[in-house]
Formats: sequence, C-alpha cells, structure tokens
Amino acid sequence: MTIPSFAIGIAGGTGAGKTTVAREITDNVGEAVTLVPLDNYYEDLSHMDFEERANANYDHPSAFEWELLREHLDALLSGQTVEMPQYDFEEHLRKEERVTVEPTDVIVLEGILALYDDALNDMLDLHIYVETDADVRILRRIERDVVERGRDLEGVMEQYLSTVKPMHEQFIEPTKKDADIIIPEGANSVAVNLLEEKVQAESSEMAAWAARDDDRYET
Ligand code: UZR
Ligand code: MG
Repeated sequence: MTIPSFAIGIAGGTGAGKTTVAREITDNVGEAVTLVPLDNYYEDLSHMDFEERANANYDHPSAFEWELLREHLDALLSGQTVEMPQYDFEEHLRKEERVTVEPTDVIVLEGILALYDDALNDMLDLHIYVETDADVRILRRIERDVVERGRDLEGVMEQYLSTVKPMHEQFIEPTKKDADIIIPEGANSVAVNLLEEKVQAESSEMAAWAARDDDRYET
C-alpha cells in the first residue's frame, strides 16, 4: 500500500531563507520529513576541470538535471526509496556516493528553482516562494560563501553580478507567479507558524489515511 505524502516546494533567491523556512515549518513533524535539496540535482560536471566548474553558471535552469529530479520525486511520492546524489560546494561537484532516501509523510523540495518545472509543480501540493530583498540576500550570501565556505570576496561579488543576479531576475523571480503562498523576509514567524500548523495537520491526515487503509486491507 502506498502512504500518500504531502509535497511542498520552497523556492526563492539565494540567501532568501529557504532552508530556514523548510526546517522551521517541518520542525514539529518529527522524523516524518523527507528533504529534497535541489542542489543535489546539479548536473554532474566531473568532465570539467575545477577552473571551468568554478566559472559555470549555477543559477540557470540548464544547470540542473530535471529529468532525474522528476523521476526521484515521482518515486518518493509512490512510496519508493531513491538513491539521491549529493553535492560538494567546495569542489562544485557531484559526490561519488549517493544516499538512500526514504519517502515519508511530508516531502520538501527546496531550492532556487524549486517552482520552475511544470511537471514538478504538478506533483507538489503546496508551492511556497520565500521573498527577501536583494540587499539582505547578498549580505547573507557573502557571509555564507566568504565566512563559511572560504571563498574570496572578489569572486563572490563577480559571480553575483555576472550570473546570480541576472539569473534571479530572469528565471527565479518569475516563479513567484506559481506560488500558492509568498513568505516575506525569510523566516518571519507568523507566516512560518501558520505553515507549520498546516504541515502538521496534513501529516496527521496522512497518518490517519494510512491507518484507515491498513484497517481496510487487514480485515
Ligand atoms: P542557495 N552554487 C555555487 O556557488 N557553486 C556551486 O557549485 C553550485 C551552486 C550556488 C549557485 C546558487 N550559484 O546561487 C546557489 N552561483 O548556490 C543556490 N553562482 O543555493 O539557494 O542555498 O543559495
Ligand atoms: Mg539554502
């Protein structure tokens, strides 16, 4: 028997607070959450050398392996496990090893272009766009890339102006129209609390369905 899952997509620009929103709205669902980071579906660029990879455009839709992501989300929603690729940001490279990911009651697809693909949007039950001002986002991005990931400031600025910003305007921002809900300023607590309640309600409903189905099949 397939236990139905509630699938949520969380999109928004770099540094918008997507990861935080994903964590906060699912905090109290316990372990019944499957996180699908879009980053894990960056195309495998192992045929390029580091220099080339460092200069690739990671904010264009063509940077992602959509077909694999569709397959995986579809599998998770059908109750199957997937062997999920993992991504190494320091090397700009898909890692050798994959991780087995189990489907659960709540599945969260999170990433800059999480609402970009029509087929994926059809699979999602709730479409969220996290909207945060560009100045706040670039400050967060600098903190993450320079302080946490050890990149140099010049490079981060260069990349922001040459690809991150224009791609945001061209491809990411427009996906706002596909959102059911737009959360202003990342982790604003009222919006997050409302969504948290919704997610909890949906996940208990899933559990109730599963129990009902079990009864039906067992008797
Ligand atoms: P979030 N990114 C890298 O900087 N290097 C990579 O190897 C892969 C991705 C960046 C990507 C995008 N862009 O803006 C960001 N660039 O990761 C998306 N340039 O991640 O949503 O967590 O900010
Ligand atoms: Mg993030």
